[in-house]
Amino acid sequence: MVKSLKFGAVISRGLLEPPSFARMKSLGFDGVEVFLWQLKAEEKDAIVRRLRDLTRDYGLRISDIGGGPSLVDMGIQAKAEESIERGREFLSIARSLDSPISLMPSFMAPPEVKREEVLKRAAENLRKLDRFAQMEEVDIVIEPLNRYETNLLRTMEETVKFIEGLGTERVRLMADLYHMNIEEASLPFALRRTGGLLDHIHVSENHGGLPGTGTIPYGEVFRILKSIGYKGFVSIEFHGYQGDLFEGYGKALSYLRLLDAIL
Ligand SMILES: [Mn+2]
Repeated sequence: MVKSLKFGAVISRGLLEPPSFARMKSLGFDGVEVFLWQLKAEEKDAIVRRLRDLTRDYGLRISDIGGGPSLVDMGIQAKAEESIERGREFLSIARSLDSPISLMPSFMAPPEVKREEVLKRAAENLRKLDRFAQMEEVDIVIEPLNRYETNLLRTMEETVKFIEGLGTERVRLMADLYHMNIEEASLPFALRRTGGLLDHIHVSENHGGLPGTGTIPYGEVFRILKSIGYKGFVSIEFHGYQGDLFEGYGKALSYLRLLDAIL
């Protein structure tokens, strides 16, 4: 039984500054999730240095980094080599920031390619990237999305099967309750199905806003996370939330910590 969960929230590239980290620390977060979209090779060292300083100065962990190649990138022949290289780069960035995870969202394959072929090629390339993940001791974590954002992997069930078919050591799974609310017949059943592969979780609501203000069965979600011995971060990621970001993060964290304490 897990006694206490770790909490984080997404910080976009434009917010990688002391005031954001100070705010996250004072709100009581354990870590932050960083998306390095469109990171250019020449920016890498400076960003890593800055994040090292920020996490040290404010005593926050980096739960995971995003912005590396997507599953689609890995599965399109013309992009494969470049995507593996970029995947390696993100694994090494994660390693140097002591982050256990490099995220890999599913995303949308173009209509001219067959889904099965994209998945087959992505599997071959993931096996190659897995060797680097083993060396860096960082997990590649696949994020299934909802039908409006991906035509590849949408449910926990199909993603677990895909990962099990890879035979890799470091490719694992994440669950985003917002996407799951659209795709899963039963959210609790799907969460239980993730078993030992679950590395990371994104929380918001069915409407993308504050946890606890919609229809996601949070009590049940927390009981399941604890019963499966979940050790990763619970990370807040809003979808289209209109309020003040940090105020929202603060309210969300209070609710999530309360559930964590009573369940
Ligand atoms: Mn997400």
